[in-house]
Amino acid sequence: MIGGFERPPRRRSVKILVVRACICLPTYDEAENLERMLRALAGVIGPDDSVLVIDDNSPDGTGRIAEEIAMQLNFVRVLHRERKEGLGPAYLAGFSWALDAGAELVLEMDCDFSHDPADVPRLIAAAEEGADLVLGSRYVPGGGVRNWSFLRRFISTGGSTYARVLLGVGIRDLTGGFKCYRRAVLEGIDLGTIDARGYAFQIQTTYRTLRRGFRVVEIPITFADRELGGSKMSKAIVLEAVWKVPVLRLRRG
Ligand SMILES: Nc1nc2c(ncn2[C@@H]2O[C@H](COP(=O)(O)OP(=O)(O)OP(=O)(O)O)[C@@H](O)[C@H]2O)c(=O)[nH]1
Ligand SMILES: [Mg+2]
Repeated sequence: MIGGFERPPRRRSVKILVVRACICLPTYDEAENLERMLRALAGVIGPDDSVLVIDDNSPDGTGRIAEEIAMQLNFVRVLHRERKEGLGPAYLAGFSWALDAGAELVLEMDCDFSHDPADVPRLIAAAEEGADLVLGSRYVPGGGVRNWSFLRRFISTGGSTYARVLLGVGIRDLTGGFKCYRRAVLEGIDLGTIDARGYAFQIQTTYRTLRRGFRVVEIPITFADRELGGSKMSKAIVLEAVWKVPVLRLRRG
């Protein structure tokens, strides 16, 4: 341009979030637990790690609390979904967000303190040492469960044994939800066709990971029953796992 000048391109102030590990934290009515959980995670995650709260429009206002805390803690992001559809769809939405954000590791974790935030660095370390999928496991030596009734223990150990035998795999804890995936796993297990919603979601994701030849490692954790808030476990969730496991075997995942 002669005799004039061009305006320099306007700088956009976009805050770039660098994500190494993204912890997906699904919530439904966790108002009593969320803030304490996020503050506990603040003490154990690294500077490039983030936490994604995935809230399904909780009637108790958990989504609003998440937004308030996200204003104070810059590693927190919030994904709001319109309605409760179960853990599976909530996690799938979270995985897709985490992959888009560039996360190298993606974790699953409950918000009710059944999973100890202090164990997060051990899960991440096992992935960094070479595991493609790390499972926080109650049923390997050194692992366990605290404060559970006999019935809950029976359902949980029975469910894992049932799935292990029917699927013909060696994993001891197939229904746990404290997991750390390497990015390549989530890109390699065809998330778009995962259809399980409850415990079956944990079984389906781990089974597919094994079927695709990835390395799955179990590390011991102690699982504690929740102290605050109510359980979302239901008969439907248990029944889905019962009928879905043979289907997974027939479909090979
Ligand atoms: N976004 C979302 N989160 C959910 C849904 N169902 C459960 N959650 C969350 O997932 C985590 C695990 O749920 P829990 O209620 O503890 O269910 P559970 O661990 O299977 O059952 P318990 O062992 O009895 O506690 C918690 O953080 C819940 O708030 C859901 O449909 N959508
Ligand atoms: Mg729980």
